[in-house]
Amino acid sequence: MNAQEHIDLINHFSAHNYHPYPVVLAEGEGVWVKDVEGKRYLDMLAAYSAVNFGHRHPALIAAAKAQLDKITLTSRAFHNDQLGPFCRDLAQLCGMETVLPMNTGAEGVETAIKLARKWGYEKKGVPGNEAVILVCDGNFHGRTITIVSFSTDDQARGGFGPYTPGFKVIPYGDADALEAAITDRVVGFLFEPVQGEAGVVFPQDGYIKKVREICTRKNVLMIADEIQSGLGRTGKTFACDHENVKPDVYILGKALGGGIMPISAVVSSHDIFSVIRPGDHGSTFGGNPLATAIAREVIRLLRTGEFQTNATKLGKVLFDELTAARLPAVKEIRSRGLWAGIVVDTKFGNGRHFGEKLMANGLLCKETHENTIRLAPPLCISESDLGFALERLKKVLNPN
Ligand code: IF1
Repeated sequence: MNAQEHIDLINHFSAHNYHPYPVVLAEGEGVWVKDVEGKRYLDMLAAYSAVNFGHRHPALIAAAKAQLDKITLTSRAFHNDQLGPFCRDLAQLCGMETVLPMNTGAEGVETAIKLARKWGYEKKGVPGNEAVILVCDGNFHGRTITIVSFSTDDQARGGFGPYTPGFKVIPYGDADALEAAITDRVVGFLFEPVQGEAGVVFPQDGYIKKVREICTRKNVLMIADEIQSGLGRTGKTFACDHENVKPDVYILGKALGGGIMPISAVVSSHDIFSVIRPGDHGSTFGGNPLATAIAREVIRLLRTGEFQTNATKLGKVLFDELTAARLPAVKEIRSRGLWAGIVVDTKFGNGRHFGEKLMANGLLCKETHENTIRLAPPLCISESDLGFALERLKKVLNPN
């Protein structure tokens, strides 16, 4: 089948919950993907940072293939020989003690919400069913009913009521607002160290440090959703590392599965996790041998820092070259590591318009909201491949 036949089949048999770019991908290798008609594209989205190590990284594929020949799924009714080493390796990477493995990012966020609530009731003495979790304006943490209950995006939230109570929205990046919103019912503050869907929005330097101080002083769990910002994307292992801050809880996902299997995890201390007892929580696939074997290889790749170093080095090239080019269609560039949000001047066209022009020039990326192009290539991108991307970005964003 050609691309149009594939698209027709998808439109006929798949729910229309997305508006994809008109390209049908069939192969991937490193930062490059190929469509069904053999056309090559440089992948500047990396599945929203789930393909941080490139498509089909050899070491990750090898880990997957080796595990496929052994055992792939046991349920948690029994132990398996990949889970312990995975939890040990991830806890050490995070500088924490205890890991609860799940599958999708949203499941990780839901797990962290349940953990914070139960911790609040048992450790902080919050009256039953009265726990409050603070969240930020512009948040994106997934698409379950509870998570969209505290979304401030009408598209993500609308039409799915009734909604889950127990959440309060505060402005993002405003430590004073956090301090003022904390009552004796508040058990946690759930935030993205970098807001991805909001348009790659960074808080002011020092915000994460202030959040740490306030949460410690007020006995509120600092819960960092690093599902998209973590695992090397911003040039550090975690985005919180830029301020040398360790949250009480990390939520990880996306790239943890190496672009091969979904796996997410909530990472924290023994003490906080002591409120979770057998039968409290779980999932059929959570901690399965195949996903944890791949994730162990992901952690090994991250341990020596090459991906973080490359993201820092080439992220600077990306920012400096786009800034120096003073492109007419560019209003603002926000970036850290290999993660950038380019705000376009919509008098030349909206984000989708530029996304489609970039696609016609061999770059795959994705707009967010009306006017921001999001760039997040695999962290293994080479200087020459980044040069390919910059050449096309400068061409397309210079509409004169
Ligand atoms: C879609 C957005 C990005 C996330 C953070 C949790 C999750 C996500 C910070 C949930 C997931 C994905 C979801 C995907 C597109 C993408 C996305 F546009 F939706 F918002 F990246 F910005 N926390 N983000 O970014 O993880 O359950 O998806 O594994 O829903 O279209 P998930």
